[in-house]
Amino acid sequence: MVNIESLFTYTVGQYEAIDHLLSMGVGAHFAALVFFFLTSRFVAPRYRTATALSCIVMVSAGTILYGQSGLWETAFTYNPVSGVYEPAQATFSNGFRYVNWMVTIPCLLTQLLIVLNIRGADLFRTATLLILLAWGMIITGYIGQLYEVDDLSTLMIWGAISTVFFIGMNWIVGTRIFRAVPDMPVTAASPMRKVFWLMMFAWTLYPLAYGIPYFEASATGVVIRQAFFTVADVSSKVIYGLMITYIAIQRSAAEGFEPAMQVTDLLPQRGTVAS
Ligand code: RET
Repeated sequence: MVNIESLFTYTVGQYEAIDHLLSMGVGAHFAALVFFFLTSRFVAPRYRTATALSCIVMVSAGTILYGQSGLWETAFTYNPVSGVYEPAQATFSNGFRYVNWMVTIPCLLTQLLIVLNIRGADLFRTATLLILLAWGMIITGYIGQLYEVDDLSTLMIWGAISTVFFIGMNWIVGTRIFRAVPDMPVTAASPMRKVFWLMMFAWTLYPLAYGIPYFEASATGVVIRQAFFTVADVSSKVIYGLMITYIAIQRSAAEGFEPAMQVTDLLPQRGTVAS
């Protein structure tokens, strides 16, 4: 199915802005992958799965963005006569993103529960509930975006149904975070609260991008949409993953895990004399 991206022609500036945003997204995710891989040894085994999940998210999202950037380049060709990029043979689609979220969102939610120290049956129950809500949100959103060119009211109805799942999921995430914060070491509690607000900001950009065909169906709207997607991707996966790993290291240090104590300066440096 066609997305509004394939309906317009783009100035060189608009075309390149989107091309660069998509490539920047690829670079950010693969760079962060190296960071998560290298820092996982500072995280206690108890929390290390959280960092491992970030690695999975980086590979999955980096790969899909690489595909999106290649697709953008084949979906439009430059016309030297008019001086603009025009739709070519391939059809650009944001649908790949939605399918990718089926994998990445469960990883993002589970890593959150792990650093909140939710374990055992509670972890299984809460993760299952959150993942089902997320999948409900994604599937209904995926169906809705198929209508963005032909039928805006159907787009908005599916968007509204998807938002019900979204609100339910955020409600559970918020209650679990704010319930766990009082029992966390102070060094981890403050970044944990910030993670909640980061999620609210970054995750809300996705429905805004979804609604662009309704509010601004034009080449400018497409640039705004791809900018929203990129900011949302880097915030909800890369920055979020960095904060989750930071929290995991702080918790590890507070619980006496030596490599974490070394990087957080809780252990005296070798060779220094305590007075
Ligand atoms: C949709 C459809 C319209 C309504 C809502 C949506 C929410 C999407 C969200 C996506 C989050 C994606 C993440 C990806 C990480 O890899 C499906 C656009 C509410 C919240 C975090």
